[in-house]
Amino acid sequence: GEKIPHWLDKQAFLNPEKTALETPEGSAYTFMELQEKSRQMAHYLIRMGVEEGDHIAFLSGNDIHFPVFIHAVSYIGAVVVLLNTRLEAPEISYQLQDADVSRLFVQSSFTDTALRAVENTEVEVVEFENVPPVSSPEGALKKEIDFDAPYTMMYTSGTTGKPKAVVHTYGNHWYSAAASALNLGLTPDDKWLICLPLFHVGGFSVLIKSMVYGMSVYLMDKFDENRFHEAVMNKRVTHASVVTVMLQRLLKRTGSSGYPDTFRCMLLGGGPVPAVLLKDCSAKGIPVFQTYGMTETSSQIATLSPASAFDKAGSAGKALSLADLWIDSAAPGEIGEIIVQGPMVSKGYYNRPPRQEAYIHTGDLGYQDADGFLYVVDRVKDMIISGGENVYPAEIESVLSEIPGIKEAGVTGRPDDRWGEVPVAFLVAEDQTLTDKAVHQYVEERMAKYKRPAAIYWVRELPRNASNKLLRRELLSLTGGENS
Ligand code: S0N
Ligand code: AMP
Ligand code: MG
Ligand code: MG
Repeated sequence: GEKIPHWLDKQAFLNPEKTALETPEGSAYTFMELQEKSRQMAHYLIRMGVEEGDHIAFLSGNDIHFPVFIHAVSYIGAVVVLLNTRLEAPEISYQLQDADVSRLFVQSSFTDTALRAVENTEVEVVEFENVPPVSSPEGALKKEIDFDAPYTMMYTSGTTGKPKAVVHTYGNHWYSAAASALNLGLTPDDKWLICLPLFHVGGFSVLIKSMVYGMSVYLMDKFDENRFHEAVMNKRVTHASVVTVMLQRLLKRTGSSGYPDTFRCMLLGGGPVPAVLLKDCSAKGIPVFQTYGMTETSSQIATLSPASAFDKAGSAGKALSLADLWIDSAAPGEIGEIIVQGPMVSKGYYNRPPRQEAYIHTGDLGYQDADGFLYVVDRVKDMIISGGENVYPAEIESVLSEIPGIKEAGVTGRPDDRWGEVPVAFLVAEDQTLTDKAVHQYVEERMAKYKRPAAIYWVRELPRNASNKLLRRELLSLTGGENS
């Protein structure tokens, strides 16, 4: 495939003294320092036995070692499976096996979870934080980046409930960054704040933008509205990527003054955007850019341009200039499934047949107005989005159905003030003595907090159609309008 000079070597050459990364705690690396650290880490990984093409997993919060690690991986040509830090051991265990992972590198705060996840497997757990200096570098590091080579794997789920890994090539990530810059513009003083977790593509993509543009990144270890506010007011942050819940918390914090003019772009994506949120931001002069994208599209694929922010409020904009987007068999204004295509769209899932068509069906419903602007209105897929985290009913149902005494389980989303939506469960019991508490205890050890049912309803039967398919959208009506 097409090759380019290694992007970090290139930036260390073009912008050696420029700040690549800084944190609120005061750590900072120039591009030159980031290159040194990353190459050092690469030599350490080679010493640990990591080779080109190996699948290695990474379990870490937004530590400053995170970018170092992912660049080290690129110097070797290994593939990194990025694990969500909110997952419980059995969820991680599944992903490690499905992805054919040989080693799991962890931040020490996750070592216990990691060790439980690898029980009865051959996967080795390695703490990566205190990398000893490698005095005699072993093995050659890559000088080039191959657009066709796989780089990252991130898990999403399907309708069947079994998570599957989206594989991104370097080319997918590069084109995503390029398309974003062609839309948002670029200046040498840009500084993009990351408060999204780096294990999802929304956060990760900003690290790649930094490589492709030579842009500074302000990396927060976790979202916090006060520290975010402080950074935008005093650290000349120009861009930030957020989900709805974050922006809602920020709005409570901003007061009437909004942000300084240096702050150019609040990129808002990852889930539905309430109209009132856009209105409140507009009143405070906060430059919100709604974007539409997904793991499969390596982040943004459509974004509302600054010029249209007011005229087309509520829209996720038009496809970026390197991408295409249309509505499946629908006339302008009609709702249908959103279809996307472009060089940032993943070629497929690991261990699944590669995609045959140039485009993908997103599972989202939307329409385009007469001017071609996209409005996302609903989902075809039975997915719930809680605070920007996706929850797949089938996955929750399969765990609930394992509980002795449960005959059937149905899961759907319920609107929620704090998280947008939360999962709730409808259970048919064989054993009438089963309690809510027993169910909660069972799921606690097996699934991330955001996937656990916020409420349990015991019902006599689940709504099904003539071919016995569960009708998840009818589940809420079983609560009889009760909203506990
Ligand atoms: C919103 C976040 C930060 C909340 O986490 P936090 O602050 O840790 O929670 P707390 O308020 O401290 O409360 C803790 C309790 O709440 C539970 N909890 C945490 N998160 C959730 C949740 N999402 N839903 C339900 N409960 C949650 C905790 O477990 C804890 O419980 P207790 O107290 O009992 O222990 C956090 O959820 C977060 O970071 N969310 C965002 C995740 C994300 O990145 N989503 C986007 C994924 N999609 C993509 O990446 C593709 C789209 C995309 O690329 C994009 C997205 C946004 C912007 C731009 C782009 C782009 O295209 O570039
Ligand atoms: P993920 O799989 O975590 O990347 O989540 C992607 C999903 O988030 C999409 O398939 C949509 O369902 C949803 N999403 C992303 N952007 C928007 C948006 N602007 N409006 C509504 N839903 C969105
Ligand atoms: Mg989460
Ligand atoms: Mg999501």
